[in-house]
Amino acid sequence: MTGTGIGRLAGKVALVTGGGSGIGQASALRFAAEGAAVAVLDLREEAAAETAALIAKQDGQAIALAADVSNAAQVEEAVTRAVTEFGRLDVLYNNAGVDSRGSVAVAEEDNWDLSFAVNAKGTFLCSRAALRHMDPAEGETASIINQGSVAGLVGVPNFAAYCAAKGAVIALTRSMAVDLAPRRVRVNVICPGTVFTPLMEPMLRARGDGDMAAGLAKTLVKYPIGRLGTPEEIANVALFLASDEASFMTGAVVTADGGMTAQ
Ligand code: 1HS
Repeated sequence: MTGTGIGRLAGKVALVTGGGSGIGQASALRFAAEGAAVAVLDLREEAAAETAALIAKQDGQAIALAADVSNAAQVEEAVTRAVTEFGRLDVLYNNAGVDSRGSVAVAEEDNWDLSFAVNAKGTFLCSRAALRHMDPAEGETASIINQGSVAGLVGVPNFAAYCAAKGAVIALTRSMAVDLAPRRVRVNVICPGTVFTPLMEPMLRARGDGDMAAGLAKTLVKYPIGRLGTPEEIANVALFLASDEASFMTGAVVTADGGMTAQ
């Protein structure tokens, strides 16, 4: 998505984690095109900077932040920098994530721990830090969007830790929604189907025993719509949940999966 939108996030400040690639980059660009000032956070500073530069190129406002979302001190510093730069925080998209390897029978403990540290604990740490700065006025709402997955809703072969961690994100979303509604902070979770991004490449290749085409073929049969999603299609859902058009939505589990979980 490039060019200007219709101002659906005009005057808002958004922080997007994992904003250096894939769904996070597409969402950061889309939020900026709709008028938001965007803090692009990524583990890789150069990746965050690339997204911020793309936003600047479309005449948007952005800063790049480097942080490991599973590290509380780095998260606190990054969120503080974003609020210092832009003066407020209205939208947090907890998009940053890692995959996992193997079923419970073979998974490595450090891989399990990493999946929970980034996918689940990262969502907690970023939300806790952001909430210190989210103070919507009467009649307004702030929006936290968590990144779940179809893997949090159905079993995915050889992906045990990722399924469990994304299931935790879905449960955490409901808990946050209940706790934060009195503060006018809405919390929803997107459950994407497979989108061809750097995060998914290892899983797709492994599914094909090292052959990406075979892995894609095995995956596509799971999608009634007949294709994988695009980062922009998930960014569209995130934009809606970030915007006032979703003002009555909190605690919602929003699948965008080409019909994968409808079967
Ligand atoms: C993007 C999402 O988290 C992927 S989980 C894997 C789903 S599938 O490829 O087994 O349909």
